[in-house]
Amino acid sequence: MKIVAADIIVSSPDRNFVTLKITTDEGITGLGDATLNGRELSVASYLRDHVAPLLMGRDAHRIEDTWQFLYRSAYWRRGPVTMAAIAAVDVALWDIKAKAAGMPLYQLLGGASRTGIMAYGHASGRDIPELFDSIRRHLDEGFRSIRVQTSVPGINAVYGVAAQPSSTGQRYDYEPAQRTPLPVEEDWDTRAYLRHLPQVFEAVRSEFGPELPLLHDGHHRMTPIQAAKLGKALEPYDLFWLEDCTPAENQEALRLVRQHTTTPLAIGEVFNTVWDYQTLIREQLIDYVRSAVTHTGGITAMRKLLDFAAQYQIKSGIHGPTDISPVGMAAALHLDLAIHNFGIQEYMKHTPLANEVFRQSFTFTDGYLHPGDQPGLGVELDEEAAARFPYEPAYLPFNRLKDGTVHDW
Ligand code: EZ4
Ligand code: CO
Repeated sequence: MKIVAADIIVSSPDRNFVTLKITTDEGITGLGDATLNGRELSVASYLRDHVAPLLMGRDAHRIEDTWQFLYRSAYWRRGPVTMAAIAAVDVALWDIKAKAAGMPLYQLLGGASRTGIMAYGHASGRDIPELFDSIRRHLDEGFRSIRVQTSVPGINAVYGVAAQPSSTGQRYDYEPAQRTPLPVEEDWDTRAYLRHLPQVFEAVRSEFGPELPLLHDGHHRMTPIQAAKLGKALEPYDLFWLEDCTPAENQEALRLVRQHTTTPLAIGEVFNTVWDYQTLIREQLIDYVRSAVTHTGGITAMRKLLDFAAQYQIKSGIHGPTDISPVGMAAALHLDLAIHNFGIQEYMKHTPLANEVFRQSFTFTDGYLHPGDQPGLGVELDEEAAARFPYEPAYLPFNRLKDGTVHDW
């Protein structure tokens, strides 16, 4: 079965998505997600200008060979743009192979290891009452695990709080990117955050009890010693995980955090290869791998990464924000269902417009996701609908401290 076309579709149903569609001479098509929030066109160009021409005439069944060819023949390895492009090709080829087999993709990955995929939702509020309302709303929607993010007194705009004012009025749900010509400036004060957060978790635990799994995202803002302090302070509230406590390009930094706290640690949404985890996994410095299928080279690379993690009792916590398209989410769900060391899946709902462009077969019942049993990934792209929503520039925000210094966002 030969590849005869590779089309790159950039569309913006409420937010930008980059989708690769591979077509074979047997008429089977496959979809891959290549969305890189705020840098979408770089991956579209990488695919259109440098990858699509190399795919013509290749055997669509040779997934591993194609992965190795794209990774090694580029010479310039790794990085989010390269790895998102390779991921899109990889996922599209798995979609094709599973459609050709007449099976849902998870069957080709070894079959289901569980009946459903535990998902966590994003609750947030500017204050405690608003946060409680948001948690209750998520529980009503069926979520059985909840990420908790709040505003911090003295800080105007904090990552992860849905109801914050946006400069454009365009922001929806918790999507942090905004359709502005320049990145929006937010502010940050780590000491104020460290003082405030334990009180928030104290309040949430006393309202919602000890059972509910609670998560929190530190979003790369702390030094190792600050992260250690926070992990320790949160121990009484029994978090499911503390995510991205430090920027983590420096894997050794997590040794210090780990020595000081038993709060479970999750990291890796900005990572793109297994090498970013080498020390973290071998020294068991983390508990959950946060990579996205979309940003870490696709199913082929994620499977190897998660199998490596499994030898060290480290579990999956695949990144699933709205900037992962429904195609990238479907790939994550098939993997989640098949692997043994599944931990939890992040799930932010896409908007009705996005769901009009991407027709999906997954289900969400009583807090559990399932990818469905259609052959392939189970996602169809409505190209006419996609064409109605052309690309719009959008950027993630950035942070400045009170004295004007740029800080990690
Ligand atoms: O900020 O995906 O855990 N989820 C996150 C996300 C990221 C966005 C960036 O594009 O941290 O909300
Ligand atoms: Co995160």
